[in-house]
Amino acid sequence: MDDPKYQIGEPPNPISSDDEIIISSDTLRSERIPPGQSRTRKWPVLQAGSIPQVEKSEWSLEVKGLVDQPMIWNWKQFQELPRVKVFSDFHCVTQWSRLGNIWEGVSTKTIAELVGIQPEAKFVIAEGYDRGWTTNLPVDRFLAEDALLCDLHDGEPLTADHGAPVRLIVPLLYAWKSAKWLKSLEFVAEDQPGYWEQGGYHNEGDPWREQRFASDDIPPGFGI
Ligand SMILES: Nc1nc2c(c(=O)[nH]1)N[C@H]1C(S)=C(S)[C@@H](COP(=O)(O)O)O[C@H]1N2
Ligand SMILES: [Mo]
Repeated sequence: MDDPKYQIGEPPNPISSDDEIIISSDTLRSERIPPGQSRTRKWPVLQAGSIPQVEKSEWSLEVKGLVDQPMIWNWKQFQELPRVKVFSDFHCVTQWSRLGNIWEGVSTKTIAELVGIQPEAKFVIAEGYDRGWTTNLPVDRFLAEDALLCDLHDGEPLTADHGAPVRLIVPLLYAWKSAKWLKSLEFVAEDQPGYWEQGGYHNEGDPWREQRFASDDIPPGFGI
């Protein structure tokens, strides 16, 4: 953590003096911790099932659905894509927030340019190597400035428990939208709620609006 482009402090702060690092907009807020969250300096590990051990040599990413040019990248091909660095906070719906992460990898915008997302595509379904696990995102959330397919965190390769070889990072949404062990991205016209979304989590998951559970949208007095 000795990158001159941000300060280590309490909390770590971005210095937006050049554009080599993408500064996630939420890190410019005066209050960095969303409502109902607490800061952790550790990085907890959370997933629905067990942790798949995906070797780099066995990993590939398939991008399919409503795209002009479906693609499959293996590890070596993925490493040759243009790279970005993002400075962001990371908020889990179980109420911890990890501030000031540096993520490195390939911008979702780069992936979008290479495959050509068709205008009918409104959602993307991200699938993990933990079989059957998916999460859904609107295409515009997927294409956020600070969203990326990540393989390095704070300068170190991602570990298996945090989603190696490659995971999605979508800093502006709760962490369950940041699919670990990324296996495929499918662009679709109709939304397809994923694992946690079908399990009662909110479909959108904006931490600043406390969109934790689907029931959070029900006005007081109308819930059970
Ligand atoms: N493939 C996959 N990705 C996943 C999950 C999962 O079960 N499978 N869990 C999500 C949840 S609920 C959270 S909070 C974050 C946690 O990321 P971390 O373990 O790196 O903190 O991963 C998300 N990505
Ligand atoms: Mo989570």
